[in-house]
Amino acid sequence: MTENKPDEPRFPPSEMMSKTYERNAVDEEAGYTGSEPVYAAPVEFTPGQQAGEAETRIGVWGGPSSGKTTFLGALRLAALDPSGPYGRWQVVPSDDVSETFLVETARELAIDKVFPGATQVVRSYAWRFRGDLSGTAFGRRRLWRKRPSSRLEFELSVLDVPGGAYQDLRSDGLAARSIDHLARAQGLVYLFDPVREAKDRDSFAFLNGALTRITRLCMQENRLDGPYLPHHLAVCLTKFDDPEIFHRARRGGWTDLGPNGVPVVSDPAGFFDWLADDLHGSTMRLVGQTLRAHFHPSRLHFFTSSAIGFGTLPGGSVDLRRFGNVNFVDGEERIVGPLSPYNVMEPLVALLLGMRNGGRP
Ligand SMILES: Nc1nc2c(ncn2[C@@H]2O[C@H](COP(=O)(O)OP(=O)(O)OP(=O)(O)O)[C@@H](O)[C@H]2O)c(=O)[nH]1
Ligand SMILES: [Mg+2]
Repeated sequence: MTENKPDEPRFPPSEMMSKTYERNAVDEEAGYTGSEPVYAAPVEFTPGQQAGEAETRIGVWGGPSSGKTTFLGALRLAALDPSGPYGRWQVVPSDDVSETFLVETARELAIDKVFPGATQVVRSYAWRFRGDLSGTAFGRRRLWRKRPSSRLEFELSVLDVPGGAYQDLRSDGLAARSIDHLARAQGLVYLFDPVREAKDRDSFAFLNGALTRITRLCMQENRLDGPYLPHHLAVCLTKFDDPEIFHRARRGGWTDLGPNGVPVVSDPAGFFDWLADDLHGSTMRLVGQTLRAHFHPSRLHFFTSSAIGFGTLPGGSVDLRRFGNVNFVDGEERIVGPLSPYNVMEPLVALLLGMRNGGRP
């Protein structure tokens, strides 16, 4: 393994990248018909650019309508928030498609107050994140180094696909490409949608098969760490602003009021397990067990998150009697108040810091 300087992000060496499933050279947009899955041999992708020191591939994963696209769209807005505990960040799109997505989605969310439509077409985005963690709990200054270690810079490369791509045993080109992207990423954001799980109880069906395939790919490439995958994983319990979930969290005593009057969950992993019990008969417990079986504890990070955040009062605090941030106008969902993304940047920063600090091994 290449020697990493202790204060810089660590990345797997290039020889550890997938040889079996290669990505498209440009990873350009691909058509997706959304039609019945058909069997096709796993797609052979032509060799592409390998992840270098400053390029971090992070896979964003989650079942249908778990909030993947909204989460990505809220990233730049989240990065602008000066009150975040993770310092100052600048998100710079690396190409036209990535720029259009960021700007259009920000407008939809912040001005038109609507959610982006369900993803129909696979899109590949690349954004450069430039961060300054100085003055935060995450910043470290090594006096004997010239370059302050509080600066982090990385190229985030994500593939936004319809959640149906991750359905168990789906074996067409879309599934192959999506799962290959996850397998070859260094970090994964897994969005778990408790609102859907409470209703449909099928999240496991969008985790189990994909994870089995990812493990197989990593095994072929000799990338497994004992029983664990090499990835860092941020598990985000999404849509935390949704009254159904937030009321449950309060009933279980999992919320505290944060310094700026916004509810916080100080033990999101504990809350995840508690909610799995509370949603009795759902697949959530199985999801938690599966994640813990596949990812080393030091590389597993839990969050409660919401791309749009709670409805806020002037000044940014939350009225616990009227915290919902979505209502229906003419049968259409509308975002009510200003957007205040909640734990959207944090999972990414946790992944990066986890990689920087190594975790295992
Ligand atoms: N309350 C709440 N609802 C959300 C949030 N994010 C997404 N949603 C809801 O979830 C729906 C789906 O969000 P998307 O971002 O399109 O989800 P997706 O995972 O990209 O969906 P597919 O592309 O169809 O797989 C939205 O239309 C909203 O109804 C959130 O932060 N809070
Ligand atoms: Mg989507």
